[in-house]
This record gives sequence, structure tokens and C-alpha cells, in this order.
Amino acid sequence: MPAQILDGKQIAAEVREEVKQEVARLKEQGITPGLAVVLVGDDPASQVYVRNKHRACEEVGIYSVVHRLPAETTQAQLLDLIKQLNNDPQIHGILVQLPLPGHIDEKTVIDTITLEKDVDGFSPANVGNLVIGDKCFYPCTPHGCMVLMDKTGIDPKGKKAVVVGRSNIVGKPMAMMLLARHATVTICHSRTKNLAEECRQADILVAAVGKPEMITGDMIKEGAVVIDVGINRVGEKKLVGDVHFESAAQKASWITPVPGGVGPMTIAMLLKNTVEAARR
Ligand code: NAP
Ligand code: LUD
Repeated sequence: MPAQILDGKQIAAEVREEVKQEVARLKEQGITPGLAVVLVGDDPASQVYVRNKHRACEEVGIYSVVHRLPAETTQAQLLDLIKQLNNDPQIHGILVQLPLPGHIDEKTVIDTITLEKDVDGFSPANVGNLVIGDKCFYPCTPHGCMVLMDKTGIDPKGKKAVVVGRSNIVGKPMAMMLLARHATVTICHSRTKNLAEECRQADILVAAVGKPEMITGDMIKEGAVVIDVGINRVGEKKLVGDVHFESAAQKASWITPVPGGVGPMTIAMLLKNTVEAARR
């Protein structure tokens, strides 16, 4: 039987509606949540994502400022801006869109964002808190994947979860969040031997690789939940995930589409984190 769709577009809209109500409550207490997004350079995909983030903020009543800096911006200039935002009482969340131009060190930039405003959840202290199960900001993309499952009634407890990809922004935090929810977790990467065999063990398969349609139906267990984080541009306009949708949907019980799956959830979770930062 073909899979049911994990509808990120629809569920993200529900989350944004919840956030809108939380923002209204905070405003009654005299607090307007504020987010600053910093975009350096003119990467076309980043421009789309940043525009969507700004629009989503406005829609729910979050005060949003986008700082668009030229690609030649020096690291020192960028760090100065972040320090200024760290001290700005109207700003509760700071996000520096990645990737940054090659002459800027991402780690130094992330380390400069104050922990209280790190709504991306990328800073070492935040990641540490995530790993030990302390209060933290959940990184938006894996958090979005978890909420997609929660709102659909999929409980990771006791299930075998396989995460393909071990990046700091998706794969690793995804694995930690599944572990916290009592899944048995395997993390695969470019040196994994027999990836197909690992994937076929998964009750929950999360693909965060960045390789168009690499995960095919023959790598999926009958009835598995398939979450496709990948966003790959092929040809002029077409967007595909890391999963070959048609073949995978023949095996899976649930599957996320691309677009309209994890992407909109990432933005919805950013709004949630910004409100949480303002509340704290
Ligand atoms: P990344 O930093 O490039 O990491 C890719 C990971 O995949 C690495 O761990 C790499 O292994 C692994 N990998 C590469 N080739 C592989 C192979 N042939 N077999 C097994 N593993 C392989 O990417 P990322 O930032 O995590 O992003 C992954 C994808 O998700 C991209 O398409 C990106 O655009 C998308 N994305 C989407 C959202 C969203 O909101 N929907 C958010 C973030 C990212 P090694 O560690 O061994 O190199
Ligand atoms: N950097 C992110 N870089 C890239 N897709 C996103 C993303 C929305 N600091 C920092 O926002 O969380 C981040 N924090 N990221 N990403 C990727 C990653 C970052 C990716 C896709 C979308 C955010 C999104 O809305 C739409 C969809 O999948 O339906 C499609 C939009 C399109 O490209 O047409």
C-alpha cells in the first residue's frame, strides 16, 4: 500500500497558528518577541529561506529584522554586528544564515552569539545541553522532524531509527533527539559499510545527506516512516530530496514530500524558539 504523506506544509501552518496565539499573549504582557536574521552574500537559496523566515515572523506578529551584508563583509564586521544584537533588548533571537562566505569562520561566528539568543541551537553550550537533556533550544530542522512525527501520532519509543548524515546542524542533533525519545539509534555517514543494509533495519529512517534521490525503495523496510531532510536543486527549477520518493512511497507507511515536508517545519520551529527566547 502506498505511504501516507507527512504533510509538513499543513502541520507547519498549525504550529504557526499556535505561535501566533503565544505571541498575542506575550504582547499582552508587554513583550514583543524579536528575531534578527543575518545574511552575508547573495546565495540564491539562502535568500529564499531568509525571505520566508522574515515573512513567517511578520505573519505571527514577531518583530523581525533582516541584516543583508555584502559577500565582502569582513569577519570582524560580522562579529561587531552580532555583539550589537547580543545587547539589543528588542532582539530575543539571532540567526546567522549558513553557509557563510569562505573567508569567515562559521565556528567563531556561532560562538559569538549569546547562548540566550541562540535560536538555531548551534552553539557548543546549547548542543551540550541537548546531549545531557538539559533545557536548551532544539535545532530547528531536527525539531521540525520530531514535531512532524508527534503531530501524526508516531512515537519513536522502542523503534529502530537510522539517521543518514552526521552534520552538526541536522544528523547529530536528530540522532540525539530520537535517543531522548527512546529510539534505538544508528547514525550512518559516508564511510558506513553497506548503507542499504543499515537503512533496511529502520522503522524510522531520516535522510540528511545532500545527495539527490540517493535512498531508494529497495533500502526501505516495509511500513517504515521515512523523513527526507534533503533539499537538492536539479536542473533549472526542480527540487528533490535525498529519497527517491516514488519507489520509497511504495514501501513506507509515512513519508515526507520535498518540497512541503521538513522545510516549512524548520521555519515554524524557528518561530517557536524565538517566542521561547522572549518568554525566558
Ligand atoms: P552536510 O553537512 O553536507 O552533511 C551531509 C552528511 O551526509 C555527512 O555526514 C556525510 O558524511 C553524509 N554523506 C554524504 N555522502 C554520503 C553517502 N554517499 N552515504 C552516506 N552518507 C553520506 O549536510 P547537512 O547540512 O546535514 O544537510 C543535508 C541535506 O539536508 C542537504 O540536502 C541540505 O540542503 C538539507 N537541509 C535541509 C533542511 C531543511 O530544513 N529541510 C535543513 C538543513 C539541511 P561524512 O560526515 O562522512 O562526510
Ligand atoms: N542556516 C538553516 N542554512 C540552510 N523549503 C534552513 C531551510 C527552509 N543558520 C542557519 O533554514 O536553519 C538554518 N539555520 N537552514 N534551511 C536549510 C538550512 C541554515 C531549507 C528549506 C526551507 C529552510 C524551505 O522552506 C521549502 C520546502 O521544503 O517546502 C522549499 C523552499 C524552496 O527552496 O523553494
